[in-house]
Amino acid sequence: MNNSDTHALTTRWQELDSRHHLHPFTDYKNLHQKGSRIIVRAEGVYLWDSDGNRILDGMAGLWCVNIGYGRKELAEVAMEQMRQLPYYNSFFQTSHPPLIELSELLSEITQPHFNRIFFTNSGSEANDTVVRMVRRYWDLHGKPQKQIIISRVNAYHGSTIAAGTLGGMTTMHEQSVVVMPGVEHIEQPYWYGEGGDLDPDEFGIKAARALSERIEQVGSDNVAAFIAEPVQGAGGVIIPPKTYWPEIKRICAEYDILLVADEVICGFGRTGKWFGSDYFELTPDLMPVAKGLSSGYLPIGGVMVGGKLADVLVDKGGEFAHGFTYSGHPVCTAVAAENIRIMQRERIVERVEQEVAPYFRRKWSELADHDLVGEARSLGLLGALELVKDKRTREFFDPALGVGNRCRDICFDNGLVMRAVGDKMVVSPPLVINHEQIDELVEAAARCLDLTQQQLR
Ligand code: PXG
Repeated sequence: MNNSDTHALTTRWQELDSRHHLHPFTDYKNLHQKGSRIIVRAEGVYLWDSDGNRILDGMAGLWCVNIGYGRKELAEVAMEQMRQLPYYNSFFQTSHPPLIELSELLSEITQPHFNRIFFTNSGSEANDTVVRMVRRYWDLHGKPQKQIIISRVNAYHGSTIAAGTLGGMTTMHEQSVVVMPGVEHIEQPYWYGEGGDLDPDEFGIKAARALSERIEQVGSDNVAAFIAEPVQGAGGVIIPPKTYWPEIKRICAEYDILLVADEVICGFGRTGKWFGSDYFELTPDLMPVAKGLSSGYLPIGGVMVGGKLADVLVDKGGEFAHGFTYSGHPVCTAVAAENIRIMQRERIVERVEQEVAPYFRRKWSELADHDLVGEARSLGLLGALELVKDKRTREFFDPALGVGNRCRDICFDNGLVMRAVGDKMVVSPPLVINHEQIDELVEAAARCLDLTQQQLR
């Protein structure tokens, strides 16, 4: 096809997309005017759009394509499983080999107390399952009044009613007619934006103590669990000060509150350990997972259930009345298992920890020299830039200027996917990104920051 044919096809797809499709988290009028970008192909860390532009995917899709695009082994495993057994359920005392093999693999790569998984199709469903499980656990444990789940402002736990309520995104709460009762939100450990005059360590303790304060307010006899992402992803890569997690751990133990680490983004190597909980030395009772579990090749999620809950659910629970038609789908579990085996064979997590993340950290931190950048932080292969009006005083831009979104659009037009969360620019590239590609990512980011600054003048 020549260029004008390709372009005509793009325009046609854009028209149809805007006429027939309601996108997630999208302002429809605004998209209708611009037209969506149509992605047609991907390989390694790169995407190609329908006009033939190559784009470095700094977001690994939506924080999920951990082993990178184009791994033929995953396609082959999926095809073979489709032929062998495309579907069967796990409801009525049946099971199948890929589900069993994946369950065993997961118990191998998680901490020793995690020996069981409940399968879902997404992170949202995993968090709905968390709500069911923690409340069921306390019920069976003779403390049915322990119902409240404490979460954090600016957390993201998914988009169903339960997961959306657990999350701390106010726009989502405002748009829900029904918000699930029994959920409380405390402050987030966001030092750059909310730390004021405290140093990071003092602020970490203060943010953690918000948990004990809230537990005291509502009564520890009423609190079932605390849920949090080890590093908040969608909230803008909020990396807690090092004092935060030890204090949270202490508080959960003191008040007998279950700890739920939402590993949907941090799991499967993102931090340089298999799980964010390993990085921060947490021993959570439950870990919802999704995304990197299959590197996004097929939809699958689940909840890793620690012995404390699993023993009660198994021994005292009777029937657990919960599940999805596609819980542990044969093709999804087969692909997820192969994804994990590839990560093990190629030592992808170890390479992130020892080589890739240290290099990324060094390069990413150089962006802090840019006029627009108040802070360039990273952990593992998660990075964020705080775009600010005045870096000396930590003064933010007027949100109405939409600086983050401007920068994101400029990035896209210049061959880089970088996501904007307000005026925070975030990246979460595939874990297989190499040093040259990191250079390319950081150079493109610097160029796009320049262009953003020019546009603002
Ligand atoms: N927990 C966490 C920590 C997440 O990041 C979910 C749960 C929900 O997973 P599902 O599979 O139901 O989407 C997520 C999802 C963004 C963005 O733009 C982030 C997510 C999803 C979509 C967009 O940052 N995270």
